[in-house]
Amino acid sequence: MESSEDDIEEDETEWKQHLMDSPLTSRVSGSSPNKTPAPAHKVILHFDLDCFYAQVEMIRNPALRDVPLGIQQKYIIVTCNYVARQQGVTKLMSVTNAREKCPQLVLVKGEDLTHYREMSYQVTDLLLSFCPLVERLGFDENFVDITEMIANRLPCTPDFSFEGHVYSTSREVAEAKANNHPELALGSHIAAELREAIHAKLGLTGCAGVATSKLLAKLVSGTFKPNQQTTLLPENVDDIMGSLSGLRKIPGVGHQTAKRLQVLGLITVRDLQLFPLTELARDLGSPCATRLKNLSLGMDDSPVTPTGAPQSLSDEDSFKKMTCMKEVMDKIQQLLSSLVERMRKDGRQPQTFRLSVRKYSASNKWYSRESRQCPIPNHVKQKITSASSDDTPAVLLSLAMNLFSKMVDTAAPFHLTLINVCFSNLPTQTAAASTRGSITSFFAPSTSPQTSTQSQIDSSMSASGADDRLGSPSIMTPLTPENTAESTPGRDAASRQARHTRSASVSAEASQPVTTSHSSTCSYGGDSKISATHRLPPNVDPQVFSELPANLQRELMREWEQRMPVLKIPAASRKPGREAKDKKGSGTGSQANSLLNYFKPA
Ligand code: DCP
Ligand code: MG
Ligand code: MG
Repeated sequence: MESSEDDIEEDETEWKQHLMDSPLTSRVSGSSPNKTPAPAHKVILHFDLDCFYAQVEMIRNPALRDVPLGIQQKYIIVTCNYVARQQGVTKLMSVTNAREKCPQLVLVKGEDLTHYREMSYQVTDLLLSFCPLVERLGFDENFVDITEMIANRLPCTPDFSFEGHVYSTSREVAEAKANNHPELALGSHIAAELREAIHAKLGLTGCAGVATSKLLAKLVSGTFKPNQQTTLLPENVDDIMGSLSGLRKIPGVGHQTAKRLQVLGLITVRDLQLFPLTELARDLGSPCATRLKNLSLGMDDSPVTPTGAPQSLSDEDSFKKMTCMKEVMDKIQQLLSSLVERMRKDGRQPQTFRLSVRKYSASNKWYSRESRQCPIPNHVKQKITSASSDDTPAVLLSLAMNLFSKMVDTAAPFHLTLINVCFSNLPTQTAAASTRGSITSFFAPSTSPQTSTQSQIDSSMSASGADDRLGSPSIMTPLTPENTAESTPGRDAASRQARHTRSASVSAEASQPVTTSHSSTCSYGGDSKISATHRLPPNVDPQVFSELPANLQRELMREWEQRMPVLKIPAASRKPGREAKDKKGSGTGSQANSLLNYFKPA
């Protein structure tokens, strides 16, 4: 399987889309770009770690610190350390291009996100030990609302200065202005202290932005990189908004939003600032228009919402082309294995299982995910949390394939580019805390750098790193039960109806003993399921098989016929002349590769 550079770039897009999830504000009253922003009543910090995956790898293996290092996912360098960046390697460059730029580039595979995820939560936990208002964004970013910390410290601060850079302001001018902006000045010192703590306890460097809102803190934090910080004063808000090269640079304006704005002739931030709100509202609806307009003017009053425990755990992979059932089941099985392991570590019992696929579509390459979900039957729930149940992924596979067949017509050719498996509807932290306690680390964080948070979320981005707890939908992506883009709190099971329920109880029929040969009388036509009284191959778990939709059962039988002729017909009844073909079939390992292997754990 392959991943194109385009795919990854768009993952980056999704990654950047998650900032704003606030209800509308009503602060826009006109279309003047020169409207003075509200006074600094809040102080928000935004942290973004430097070359995050590369830093984690350099901590794991210090020998990598001084060499140009790239983190590879499929054919893409998802990030690289700053040594490599000095030599021209950039994030999301293809491996081929990166090697051309920097022949000494050392590559480390970054497809297993476990270490990145763990380090990511340690950073959040550490920040939480200073301030309860911490909101994660992706794997390497956090917002912290330090307004209250500042109110407490302000009375005992005799004089003010800025730590680090001040956006578009010289050091001398900034010093002169510090007394006019005591909250932001103090905020810059707190940002420096937190960056220092992250470095001292976890060995990670990063950038910080200090501003009066999440939007502005995020926009300003990357002004000086790496390992630096920048404060944005209210009088420079218009400068920073005007410096953005396009609407997509506004956090919260995703691909779809930008497309709709483009139709209205809006390309630059200034275009949006000047566009009449009433006209915008006619096209996009008033809440969305107001929100967008405010964002373009640098106004955002969305609160820092403590991230809390994940509402869902998911895993996914993207690829260029998946067209056959064998690959689909293989991939789902693989994703389920790692997801079940994470779910066990988390300790909670999910209520809902969701499967998402992305079908290839030339016109809408990245945003055509479709999802189906179903309640998890009780006996499967128990298996998920029971460490001794080795067959859990196989049992879940049947649920997954049921959902799959509702989205993809397996009898016709298909072309998938992504599969996502997700446990959602997780119990609240209280329930979880009583089960295992691991989730409590989100609420009573440890300051110890050794603490590894077990409750992990979404590795949804095999390439991007999105996060179930954080992602807010792009403001304009329509959400329907039939078409969900990613697992996020706002669009999770609670907001959707379960589409169907299947009983997972084992039918008396399905639990009949199986025999080693397949009845040649088995009919694959019609809609009815294949009864387990039809003989199934020895490696097929009849319970799992019985829960598959009829069309999939037929598909499997057909595949089995093609791939396992040795098993299909008892040797005695084989016609002469088939021998060589059969031997070839078994000799090439087709039996080991058969779909039917999925039905019984090895
Ligand atoms: N990431 C990814 N795929 C993407 C974007 C990001 O896998 N399309 C991962 C790799 C990054 C991490 O997320 O290390 C954080 O993303 P950033 O954009 O913050 O990039 P870095 O932290 O690597 O670099 P920087 O120093 O520029 O922040
Ligand atoms: Mg980042
Ligand atoms: Mg970063």
